[in-house]
Amino acid sequence: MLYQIVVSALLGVLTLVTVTQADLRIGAFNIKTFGVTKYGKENIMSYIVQILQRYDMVLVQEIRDASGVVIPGTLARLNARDDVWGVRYSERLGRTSYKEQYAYYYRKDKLSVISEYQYDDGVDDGSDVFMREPYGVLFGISNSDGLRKFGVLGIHTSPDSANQELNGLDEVYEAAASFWNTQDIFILGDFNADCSYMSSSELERLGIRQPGYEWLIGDEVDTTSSTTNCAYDRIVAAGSDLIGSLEISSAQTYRFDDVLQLDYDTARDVSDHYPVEVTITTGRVNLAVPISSGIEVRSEIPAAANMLTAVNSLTSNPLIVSYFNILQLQIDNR
Ligand SMILES: [Ca+2]
Ligand SMILES: [Ca+2]
Repeated sequence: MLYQIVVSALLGVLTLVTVTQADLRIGAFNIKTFGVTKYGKENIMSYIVQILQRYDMVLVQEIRDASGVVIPGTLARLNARDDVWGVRYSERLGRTSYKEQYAYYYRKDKLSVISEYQYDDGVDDGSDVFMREPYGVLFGISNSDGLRKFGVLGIHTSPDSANQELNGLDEVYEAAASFWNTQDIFILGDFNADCSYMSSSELERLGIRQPGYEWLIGDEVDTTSSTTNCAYDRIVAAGSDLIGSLEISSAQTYRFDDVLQLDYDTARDVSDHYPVEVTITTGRVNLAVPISSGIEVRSEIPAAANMLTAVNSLTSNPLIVSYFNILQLQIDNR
């Protein structure tokens, strides 16, 4: 996204300042039964790689692979096209021989891993809360003039105990926030938070449904590529700096079947879920001209505050020429 600020010098000369925002697209994708069989289907894998390439950081869920081929193999496929990808992933999680793994693929030129976090709810004997305990990563953002870091906590709930598991997520959030020393954390993944697994009254009672948590994918959204209409997959944000950095209107499902023009069966072979996504803006600034100190913003446009911070960070520029007032602020989506 490109912003333009029109400034004028006291002498009446118009000067153009270009502000480029470095956006980060964050996603969560349940790739149904992602194991060696699916991995071996070349056409399906090419679609999966195309979808993952859309993101700067994407949580992949439902990885089912005892052989350990799928996670590094997918990384190699991503890097074949664009050699900047990294991955962090959990152990194989589950109470029985049925196991799944979480993996975060991310662009190393934009993000760095600060630390990982695996929630532990004790012995997996059925008295525990989670079938697949939330697994998270704290990322640092390169070249940001706004948000410097954010955490992600991934969860694929067990459908039959979705209510119990979703009720445990506020405790997981608090533990991770303490461990990472930040409130700015996404909770995301296939919550199974709709249809036969969760009622609207159960949803309203959740700890992570209370003030302070921003649900970016609404209850009315269809996150399934199949004919069902259910809001299973969600992204929830907490922490004022993170929420303030989000482009709320960008939160959506990515309907890869429409975009890639896949027929129904092929789309279902990729997954019965759509990815869910949202964009973080980080307010990086590129100046087209030298600019002086003492900038005032007279615009009431909300986005001006972030930009003013960014512009003022550059006022040590030695090529100071004169005093500017920002008289007008134009926002383009070019
Ligand atoms: Ca457990
Ligand atoms: Ca659907």
